[in-house]
Amino acid sequence: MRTGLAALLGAVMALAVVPLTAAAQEEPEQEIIVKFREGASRADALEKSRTRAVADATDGAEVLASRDAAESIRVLMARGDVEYAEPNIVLETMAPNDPLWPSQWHYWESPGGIDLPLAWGLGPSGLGQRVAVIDTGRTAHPDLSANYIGGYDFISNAGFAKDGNGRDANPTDQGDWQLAGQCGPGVPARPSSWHGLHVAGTVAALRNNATGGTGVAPLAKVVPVRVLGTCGGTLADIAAGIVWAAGGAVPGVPANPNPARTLNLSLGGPSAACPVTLQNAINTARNALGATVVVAAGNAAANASGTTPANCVGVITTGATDRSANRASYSNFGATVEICAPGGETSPVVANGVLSTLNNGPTVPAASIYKHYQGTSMATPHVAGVVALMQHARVQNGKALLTPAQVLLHLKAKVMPPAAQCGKGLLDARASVQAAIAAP
Ligand SMILES: [Ca+2]
Ligand SMILES: [Ca+2]
Ligand SMILES: [Ca+2]
Repeated sequence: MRTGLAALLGAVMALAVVPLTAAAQEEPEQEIIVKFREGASRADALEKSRTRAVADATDGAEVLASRDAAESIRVLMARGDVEYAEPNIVLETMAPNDPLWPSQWHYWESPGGIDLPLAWGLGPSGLGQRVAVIDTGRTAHPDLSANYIGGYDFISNAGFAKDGNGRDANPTDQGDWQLAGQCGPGVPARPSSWHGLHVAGTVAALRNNATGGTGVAPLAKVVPVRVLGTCGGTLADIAAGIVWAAGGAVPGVPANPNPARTLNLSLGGPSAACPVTLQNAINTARNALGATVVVAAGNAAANASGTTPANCVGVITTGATDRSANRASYSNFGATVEICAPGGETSPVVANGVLSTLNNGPTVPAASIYKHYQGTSMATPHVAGVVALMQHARVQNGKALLTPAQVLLHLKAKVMPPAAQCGKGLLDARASVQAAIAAP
């Protein structure tokens, strides 16, 4: 265990003192670490403290065993020839108490997970970081609502928006259900997706609240920017959402009091090139405002060069992996993909999808639930959450926030075969945070 004790005492890690041996009809022995001063009466100390030598320790100290560790430590510490004596406590990576954590394989399982507990063990939680989820909007959920902050509704088309108006200050997801034929001839009916809720939960669902699952950066805030409604969202609205989310000016809209340094766009559509409107918005967010823009590669099992914003310049295009750390069957791929992250595959095994917060209302919201979804939409918030952890780690270590270019440089991944065309490979949260901390 290389991490500091302060981090280990936090919400993620816990420590436990356990009996190391268990002799019959006697108190089990417990271990103590003791450091004697120069010239100490070591034999006398062992006798008086009723301890026996077990092993050498670091720092010139040694490990002793006692059947009453507390009393032995008291006796040792009272001696002038002892520098310190403390219990040799057992530290372990302990899972958060969220009951769905065991099902969130995408965070911890090998080889398909992102080594999230080890990243948390380095200190960061996302505290103080805001991630804009540019998606279907905000939906209340007991495992997420406390982490929502601000937001805006950028959907201009009242029919798409279902709230009876155009842009307004209320980012609530009204449901994106479609009637048969509503979004084009032959397009079938579809229930509400609550897509933004699922994505936001992967970024920052509440951890260690004995409820549901957790997000990647559970102390970060999510700024819900509503751009997707029934039938999707327009380029103009998505571009406005990008600029506003990062703190830029959008005509007719009040300034964002909660600008985000990380933007998550789990959305896309076919386009042979990145539209000028979108590229300009990304440039503003990235170059003028310092926001890292993470976008989904797309789910067409094709080269991501034909999907936008995946094919825009200056974004972190994210492909999806399955539970076995292979590129997911549906994921786009290719040279514009910077990295891959778990997007899961719900077929044939539903549990191999990404588990996050959802609502079960077929039209308007009903009960808060959790559900497995698959997609590059699910992979993207893993990256956005890790970016928030990286930035928080910078703050914790007294260093400047990373620029978008530095974020990409220091995002680390487990290498995948070149044939996967998955960029750097499978996101490695621990190595990314480590790199962020080490960078000048
Ligand atoms: Ca509206
Ligand atoms: Ca939780
Ligand atoms: Ca790219």
